Parts: sequence; C-alpha cells; structure tokens
Amino acid sequence: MLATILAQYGLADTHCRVLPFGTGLINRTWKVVDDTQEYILQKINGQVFSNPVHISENIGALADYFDAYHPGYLFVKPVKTLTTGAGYVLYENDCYRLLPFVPASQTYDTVSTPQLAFEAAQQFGRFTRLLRDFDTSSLHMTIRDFHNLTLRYKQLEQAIEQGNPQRIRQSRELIDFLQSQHGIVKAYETYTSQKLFKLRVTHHDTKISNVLFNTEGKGLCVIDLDTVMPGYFISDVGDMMRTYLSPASEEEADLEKIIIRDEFFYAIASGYLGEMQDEMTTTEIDHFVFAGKYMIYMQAIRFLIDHLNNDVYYGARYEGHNFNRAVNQVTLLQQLLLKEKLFSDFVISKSYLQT
Ligand code: GN1
Ligand code: MG
Repeated sequence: MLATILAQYGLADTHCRVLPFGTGLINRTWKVVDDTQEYILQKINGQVFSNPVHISENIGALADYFDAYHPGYLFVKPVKTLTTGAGYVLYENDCYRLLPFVPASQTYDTVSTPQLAFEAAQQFGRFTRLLRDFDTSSLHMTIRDFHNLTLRYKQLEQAIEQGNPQRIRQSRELIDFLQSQHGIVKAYETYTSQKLFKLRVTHHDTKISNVLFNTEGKGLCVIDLDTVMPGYFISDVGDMMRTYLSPASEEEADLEKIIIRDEFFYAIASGYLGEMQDEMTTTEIDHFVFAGKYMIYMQAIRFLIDHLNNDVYYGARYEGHNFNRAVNQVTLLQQLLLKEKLFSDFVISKSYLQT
C-alpha cells in the first residue's frame, strides 16, 4: 500500500526505509528515508477529517501567503505528486501527504526546560502574528466546531444519557466535578458571543511535537497544520498550558506527578506575548490564564466523552484508558486553579516583559 503511494512521488520503495514516526493520536506518520533524502509520510484520519482535501487547500493558501509576504519564514510544504501535481494522494478513500524532512531539524516529545516552552510559544505567537492580515474567512473549517466548548459540553451531556451505562455509573464523581465547573462554559460563551476575543489564524494543536527546532534547540517553525483554522488565542495558549506546564503528560496515571511548573508558565507568557501583545486587546491579555482553564477543561470533557462512548474516537490501549486521561486532565485543572491568581497577576502586571 505505501509502495503505491510513494511511487506517485517517484520514490521506489525498494530504495526507501519506512519507519513509524511520532506519537500523534489521530493521524499515522512514517519517516521515509531514501538514498539521498528524508521525508515524513502521513495518512490523514478520514474519520476525523471528513474532507482532507480541504486541509491541502488551506496549507496551499498559507504557503502562497508566506511566499508573497514573508518569504523568509520556513514553511514546510507538502511535496507535489508526479502524477497529478497535487500536494496529496488519495488511495482507497484515504488521504496521504509527503513532506520533506527539514535537514538539521528536530522535534521534542516532552518540554524539559522553560527555554523550550518559550521557543515554542514564540513560534505559535509568530505564526498567528505573521498571518494577521490573512483573510481568515478564506480558510476551510477542517473540523467544524473543533474547540466549541458549548458543543463539547452538550456532547458530554448526551454521553451521560446515552453512553455505556456501567461506565457512566463508575464516572459519577468525575461527571459531578466537570458539571460543577460549568462556569467555564458560561465564560467562554460570554467572551465569544460579545466578540471580546478576535478571530485569528489559529493552530489548534500547540503541543511541543508540533514545533520544529534546530539542533541548538531554537524554534524554526510550527508544523502539523491540519487544524489551522480561524479561532481564538485561548485555543493555542490554552493547549500550551495544558501540555507544557506539568512534567507529566496526559498519559500519566500517577496523579502525584501532575504538578504545575511556574517557570514554564512564565516562559509561555513571555514567548507568546512577546510576539502577540500588540495584536491582542487588553481584555484578551487579561484572559490569558482563562485559556488554560478552557483547554484543560475541554480536553477532560473530550476524554470522558470518549470513555462513556466506548473509546470510539481516541482509542484505548487498556481498559479505562480514556477515563484515566480524563482524571489526569481534571487533576491538572485543579492544580492550575490553585495558581490562577499568581499567574494572572504575572500577566496583568506585564512581568512577562522582564523574563
Ligand atoms: C489529538 O493527534 P494528536 O495527538 O495531535 C486531538 C487534539 C487533542 C489531542 C490529545 C484532531 O491530537 O485535539 O488535544 O489528541 N486532535 C484531534 O492528545 O482531535
Ligand atoms: Mg495533530
């Protein structure tokens, strides 16, 4: 199967080594090494992305924009096929794309130092800033309502009604906690309906593995552009807080290990706001910490929904995997709530300018 796809790029699989690559939950990724070059091959998850061609069109439009207005920016473009010239291959209802592997670049799976958090936050902030004049309405919504918290909360209520009855009973405590935090949904609805947050080109998946670094650990650019869509800063800032603040990942089942590292928050704020503060309104900056609450809460809800719906979306490697992931995220949220005042004061007093 992969041989047929590689052939469309003029790559003979007899000359290539193809190895599984990365840790994403949704798409499948391989590294392809031939005699002269290295590539990344990806199979887009067709269950999640109902129209993968839309992803390619978005990436093409962004590539054109960067070419025209920011030619110095490293933008990793999919390789065009020899057969159709498109930046993707459709094969048996699945969509594949091949990307050049940027020489002397690396990615990280964990955020081990505040410097890495700073570099990544700077890259995500820079991406949105450089695209400030890009017409957001020209982008396809590759996943409709992806970060719509109102809808995610409704899906949770639905799963509580219609999901696996045994799992619902066992999840009572978790459900109660999530329902007790419904104020986060209300706040999100207020900020968005009153247009207090601006729609911008937003990445929507700001985990550390979606940043390319050079060999010295300096950020080069952001990658994995499937979910680049119009959105709010809370998605990108919030997902960095969700995935950079704790040394333990969302997979950790030992809750004692879920702690918040203050310096990593300061690094995210300095990196992101260093790029974005002049673009953002005072209200947005004042809600910087809300971003973390919003994203962690939403991810807890999404994992619990999947547990109640028998793991159809994320899959599970063991019984109760998504339940544990939801508990992990709730723990992280509780830890963040303890730091809310400290972190808000840091941002509001503009201390991020000093670090
Ligand atoms: C998914 O595939 P991956 O790991 O990059 C998910 C994100 C979640 C994340 C949780 C399209 O991202 O929204 O935050 O898992 N992407 C999609 O690990 O649902
Ligand atoms: Mg991804």
